[in-house]
Amino acid sequence: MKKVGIVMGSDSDLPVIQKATNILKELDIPFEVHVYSAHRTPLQAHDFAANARENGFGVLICAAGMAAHLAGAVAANTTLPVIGIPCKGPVLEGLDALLSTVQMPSGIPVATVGVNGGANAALLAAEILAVTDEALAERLAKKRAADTEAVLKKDAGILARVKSEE
Ligand code: RP5
Repeated sequence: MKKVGIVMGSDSDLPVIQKATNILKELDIPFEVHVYSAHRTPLQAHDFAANARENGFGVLICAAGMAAHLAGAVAANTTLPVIGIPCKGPVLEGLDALLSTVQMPSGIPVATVGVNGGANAALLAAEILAVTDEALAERLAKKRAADTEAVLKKDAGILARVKSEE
């Protein structure tokens, strides 16, 4: 099975990445995690992207904050699908990273999820791999059904909860 490659610009992005790795573990998808920065370690980020396909990766997730060029820089060096996670930084509530990640010029796509959207990044990566992996598609369908069931349980309890708070 193809692996998911995860790159974060700094280890301070780890809490966002853990939302992704929890889901990848749940779906039994192999992954690797690295800290490579587009700015601080550009050569390592380049080499990882350029060799990712031959190293067994099927999709890449890149998380970075502030002037978040990591996803675009990785995407520039591979034709694997790249999912970008803009991370919330100390100022601007992550809008800086969101725009840096999502506003890719035509020709080098980055599939951008919401600010700190580690869970959706993993689910999107799983859906991409599941295009050619029936067993994974079944695991995804089961997870979707379980997640739906959890929301329906909340629906069943919400009226009683609100009434008891009146
Ligand atoms: C980005 O700068 C990283 O992705 C991180 O979100 C942000 C801050 O990095 P640190 O100063 O915490 O290492 O490159």
